[in-house]
Formats: sequence, C-alpha cells, structure tokens
Amino acid sequence: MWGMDWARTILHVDMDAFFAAIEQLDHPELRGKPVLVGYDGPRGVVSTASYEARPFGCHSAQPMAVAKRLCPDAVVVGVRGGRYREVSRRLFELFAELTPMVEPLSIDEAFLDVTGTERLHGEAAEVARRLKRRVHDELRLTASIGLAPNKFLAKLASDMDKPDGLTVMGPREIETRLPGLTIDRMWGIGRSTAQRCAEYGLKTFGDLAAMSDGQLEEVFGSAGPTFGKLARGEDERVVTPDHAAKSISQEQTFDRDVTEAEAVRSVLLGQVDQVSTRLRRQRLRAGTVTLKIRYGDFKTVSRSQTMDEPTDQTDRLWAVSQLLFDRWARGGFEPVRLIGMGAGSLTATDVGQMGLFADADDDRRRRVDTAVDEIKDRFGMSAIGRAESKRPRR
Ligand code: TTP
Ligand code: MG
Repeated sequence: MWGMDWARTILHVDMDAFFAAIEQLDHPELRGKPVLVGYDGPRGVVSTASYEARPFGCHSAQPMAVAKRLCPDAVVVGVRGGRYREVSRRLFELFAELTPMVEPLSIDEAFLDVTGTERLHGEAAEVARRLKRRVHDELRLTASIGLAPNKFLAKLASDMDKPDGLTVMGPREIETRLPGLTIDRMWGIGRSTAQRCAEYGLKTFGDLAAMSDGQLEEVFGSAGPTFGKLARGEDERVVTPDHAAKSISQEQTFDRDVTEAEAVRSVLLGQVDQVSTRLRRQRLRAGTVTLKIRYGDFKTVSRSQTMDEPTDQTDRLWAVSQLLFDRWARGGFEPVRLIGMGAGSLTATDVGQMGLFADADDDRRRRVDTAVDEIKDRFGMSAIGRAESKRPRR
C-alpha cells in the first residue's frame, strides 16, 4: 500500500465556492445559476463566485462592477458571515472526528495530518473519500481534497480537480505531473512574478527544479532555494494545529491595488473577525496584534502592538487593529496589494478564568460578540461593516 510508504499522509481540504455554495444550499432557486457573493455597491468586491459564474471570468477579490459586467445574468447576494461561520464550525467538527492534527488555513480550508489513521480508518484515499462523503451527507456541500506526503503537494493537489475533486500527489505524480506545472502555482509566486520569470525562460516547476541554489538566489533572492525544493516536491513543514501555533493570521491579496483606505479597513475587519473566531474556538488569547501591508511594488511593511492584556474578543482585537491601521494610513496611505492581520504571543485561556474573573465590561463584550454574529446572520456582513466605519475615530 502506498499509504504505508510515505513518511506522512497529509490531506488539504478546501470547500468548493464556499459562500456561494451555502447560498445555493439555503436558496434552492439559486442552484445551477451564476451567483456572486459580495457587497453590491460601486466599490464592492466579490467574495466568491459560484462555479456557474466562473466560466465568465468571475472570481474572488474582483471588483463587483467588473464581475457584473462579465456576467450580467449573475444573481448578486450579500455576505452572511454568521451563517458561513456556523457551517465552518460543523466542517471543523468533522475534521476533528478524524484527527486532532488539523491546521485551519481559512474559514473553509485546512490541512489534516492523517498519518497512522489508516490503520483506524482504512487506506488514505479511502479516508479522503469518506471525508468527502461525510461533508456531502452532513453539510450538503462539496469539498475538494488533495492527498500527498506533504503540505505543499497536498495544497497543489486539492486545486487540480475542483470542484468535488480528489487528487493524489504521490511519488509517481511527483515525477509525471509536477515538472509540467506552471510556476504561477508556486506558493509565494504571483502572476506578475511568473511573468517576469517567463522573461528569464522560467516557466515550469521543472525549470525551477533544474536550477542550482545559487542560480535560484540570483533570481528570487533568499527565498530562491525554497522555491527549488518545493518545485522538486520537497516540503518539511509540519501540520500545526491552532492550539500549538505561535500565531493565527489571515491575509488577502487583492486582484487590483485597492486605492481606498475604507475598502481596506472593511477587509481587515473581516480578518479580525475570522482570527478571533479561531482564537475562541481553540481557547486561546492573543498578546499581540500584527498587521501586514504589501504595496503594488511588493514592498511589505508590518505594524505590531502588544495588548494590555491577552484577549480573544473581537472588539478588543479590532480596536487595536484599527489603531495600527489608522496610524499607518494617516502616515501616508498608498494603494494596497495585500492586507493581513495576525494574532501572536498566544496563551491558553484558563477555563477557570472564563467566568469567574470576568468583569462586567468583559461580559458585555462577550455578549456583543454573540449579538454581532446574530446581526450578521440576519442582515449580512455589510450591515455591520458600514456602521463600523461611520464610528468616530480617535
Ligand atoms: P476560497 O476557498 O479561496 O474560495 P471558494 O471556496 O469560494 O472557491 P474554491 O472552490 O475555489 O475554493 O475561499 C473561501 C471563502 O472565503 C469564499 O467562499 C469567500 C471567502 N473569500 C473572500 O471573502 N475573499 C477572497 O478574496 C477569497 C479568496 C475568499
Ligand atoms: Mg474553497
């Protein structure tokens, strides 16, 4: 059995058109139709497009106006963050039934290290097939899964046969399929870098794999040798569950540089929301908040702040994120290519600490976290986003 030959067996699970698939699930009249999820305003951005809308060129992070032009028949629906978080919570419960070695990457995506579970659950491909079936039966949604001996290959694989795919990247595929992949699929290399590489005659993983570390460094700087390893299918990174992580973060690369500070802020708010949910899910508190901002020219800056007291509350994390963001934006806003928010210096939330020593203010904030989730459920993410941005700044 090949499952036994591998040092590790890693699954990368990624839900198909997650937000849009949930909308189609909840609203049967949308099934089979092109759906765009996102805020339908002049500066709105597409969160995701259903698979029916993708042949028209619609995709995540695209300006909504562009997507509507590409696919005039698409139905636009607002974001219902609370509902997606609820489905995500159930999805991660299914993962947890399989293994405690789950590393969440986003609301609909995770690495699972299922090494050794074969004995319990059957051969690796069967483990993956069964997980897909459970997602389908329990959530009525489809997932795509990549199965490989490491994280990098598993993530590549899950994307190769979307939607509803199951792709194995084993020793045979590393020889046959990997060298032919174009390097825009390389982790950390975007489309524009890929274009620059093409000028050097570098087009495929095979091209990268054939280069010496010295040559790779010349082209890519210090990250070069890592690209070489990955291109050969080598990746030593281990699956790190949130409770063992040093930090929990979320980032977003935009399709085009975003020129409005407000638009960046609203994306940041969504990230704070996701990161704090993950903190609470893992009973962790963050001692520091870090923002990462990348400009169109790849120049990247980060801004950190230590919290007065470690926290898992959305409101507090948002206050600090906002402070960092506004301080940076006031110092001279420049169009943004990527924004990211990370929670670091993590400590475990002591269960005894949760109720007993919580002051009234703490309790109020907790109830606000719950209430906000409910409002988002009912009115969509944008309702909260707009109210938030009208609040006076310090
Ligand atoms: P993805 O897994 O990147 O996308 P997806 O699940 O919609 O589609 P795919 O089948 O290609 O995996 O992201 C998961 C959800 O996160 C997505 O449904 C909406 C949200 N999201 C945003 O809000 N903005 C973004 O730019 C991206 C990439 C995702
Ligand atoms: Mg997905």
